[in-house]
Amino acid sequence: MQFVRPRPASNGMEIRNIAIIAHVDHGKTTLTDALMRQTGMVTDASVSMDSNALEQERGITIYAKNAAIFYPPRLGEAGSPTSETSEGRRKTTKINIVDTPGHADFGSEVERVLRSIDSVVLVVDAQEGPMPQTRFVLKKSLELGLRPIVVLNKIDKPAARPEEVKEMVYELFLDLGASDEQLDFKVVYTIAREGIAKLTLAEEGVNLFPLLDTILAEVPAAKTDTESPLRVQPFNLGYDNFVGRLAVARVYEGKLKVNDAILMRNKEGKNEAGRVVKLFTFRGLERVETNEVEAGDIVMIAGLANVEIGDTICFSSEQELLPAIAIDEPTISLNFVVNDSPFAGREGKYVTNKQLRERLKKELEINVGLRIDFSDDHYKVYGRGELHVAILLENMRREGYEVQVSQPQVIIKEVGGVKSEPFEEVTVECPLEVSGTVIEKMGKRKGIMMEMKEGSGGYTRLIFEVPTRGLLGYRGEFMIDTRGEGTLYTRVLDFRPFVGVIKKRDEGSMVSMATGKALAFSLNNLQARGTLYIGPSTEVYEGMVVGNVTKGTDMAVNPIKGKAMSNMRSSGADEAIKLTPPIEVSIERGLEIMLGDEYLEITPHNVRLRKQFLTETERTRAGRKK
Ligand SMILES: Nc1nc2c(ncn2[C@@H]2O[C@H](COP(=O)(O)OP(=O)(O)OP(=O)(O)O)[C@@H](O)[C@H]2O)c(=O)[nH]1
Ligand SMILES: [Mg+2]
Repeated sequence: MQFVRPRPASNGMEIRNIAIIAHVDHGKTTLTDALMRQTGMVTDASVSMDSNALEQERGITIYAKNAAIFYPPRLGEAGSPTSETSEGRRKTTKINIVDTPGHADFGSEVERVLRSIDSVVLVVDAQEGPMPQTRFVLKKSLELGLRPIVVLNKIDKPAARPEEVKEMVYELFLDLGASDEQLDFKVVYTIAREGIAKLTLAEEGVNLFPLLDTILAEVPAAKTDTESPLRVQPFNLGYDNFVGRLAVARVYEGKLKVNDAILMRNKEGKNEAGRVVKLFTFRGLERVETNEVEAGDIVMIAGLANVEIGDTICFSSEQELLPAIAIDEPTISLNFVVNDSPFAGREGKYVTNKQLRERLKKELEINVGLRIDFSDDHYKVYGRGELHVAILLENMRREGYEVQVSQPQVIIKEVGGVKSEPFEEVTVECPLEVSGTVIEKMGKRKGIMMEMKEGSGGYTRLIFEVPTRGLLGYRGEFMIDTRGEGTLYTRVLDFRPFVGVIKKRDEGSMVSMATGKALAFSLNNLQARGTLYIGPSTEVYEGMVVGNVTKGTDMAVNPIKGKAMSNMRSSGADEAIKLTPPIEVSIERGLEIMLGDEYLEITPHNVRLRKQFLTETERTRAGRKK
């Protein structure tokens, strides 16, 4: 962290508040990073908005994040490329930018952000064109009356077709019922990776300033009414070990100072007092501590332990509330239990029930879509899809936790007296010749085809509405059916009447009956019966799942058995055996393939599948009781 001298919040500066939105991978973060570098906010090229270790590893944005840049850069600002140019003389404007995640599982995060900014930069890949999430985030933006700026990115790609994609974007605006004003959107062409933006394809681009100029011209200046009574609304939460919960909030009216006594209110009747301990504004990716913040800015507030997204923070209980911000409801649940496998405690730093409980409590501070029921000795975690839960598990193992989880179940609830379950919209792009298989499988899973048309690159695009229950575990199958050539995007729609029993594949597990090191000799025999999850030398325990059985039910196997004749020779012979590479169990894959009587065991260095009851005798007994 670089040291930043405290400065007054916005110093009477004009402010623009924008979010960058797009389908996954279309280049939001690359663009934001480049904007920060070119305005001198970061000098180290390795600093990125995707600051979380998991984000860097996966190359996706998981958490919406705030940054602020100043444009034109203030004279003398470190790294300022324009301090010498005429633009350097123009009045500097502060631009608060929210970089959002493009993955559909984090879609609700984007929705919240959209409520708190004044315009969006819609980034579209100039080759791929609009994709399902482009449609979703644009639809939300248009409904909120925002006037998007369209950025056609990656125009350097050999197959880029910017003019065609521009037409497609226009069609999409029309399709989504854009107003005349919204239809009149500005287009900027970019190569985010090279930090280039231009207003026409013909011109030579040099930097991103054409985009910044467009933002200044098109985005309405934030209202800076500092005279009205205070109204502030948090749209994101953070956590700091020293100051506790942090609220990222938009100041709509008035001024807020450190030590101010405030009220946190909502339409459900919450009316709680609190005191502001610290205030921050943004500068680049840094938080700058300040004594006072003003209307128009996006700020961070510390000291309000019970602050929630959507609260109206104000001074008086008479004050009119700001419109609430809806948080999407969880769609799946699963149990988190202490790791009690035979290999428990080998790797983890935190392995006890108490440590698990504290960690989950901490997660609730920031993970907005998550709910947890602590009433039992196992903890029931409710989330927004498998990825949402997988990210939490991945973070925990990195921190040194060990935990086991049960198979994710779809949440069933009553809506207006009717038993209901979550539904998702599924967009598939795949080669024409495999589309028949996809349609058939979707049908079996109670999916209804809504649309079938030509997709990009000669692919077929299919859109289905499917109950989440039918989708659980489908991704892996889809990859196999389309031989890795298809893409599948899902997005939660809403709760709809329960559609009855869904019969999925009848696969069983290969369960180890012994504890020890797996040998190639026996794995070679087992791989004829199904798919293996482990390779030779993997340590296994009794009750651990080492693979699946393509046909039929569970099968007890002995993966540690060597050739009977001579031990000496069998280990030599092992090397000659050609094994198919195993399908390793990752957290996401494990959540997808696990059966109802299994646990997924997650430790810092291993992910294993196991039966809840480790011995066959116990399993038979438990089975009989049912
Ligand atoms: N060829 C080319 N690649 C680009 C350009 N901009 C970004 N990329 C690449 O596209 C990939 C995705 O970029 P990101 O900036 O992470 O995309 P994102 O929209 O933030 O992705 P999510 O946050 O996960 O939704 C990276 O590999 C970038 O290097 C560009 O202008 N041209
Ligand atoms: Mg990103």
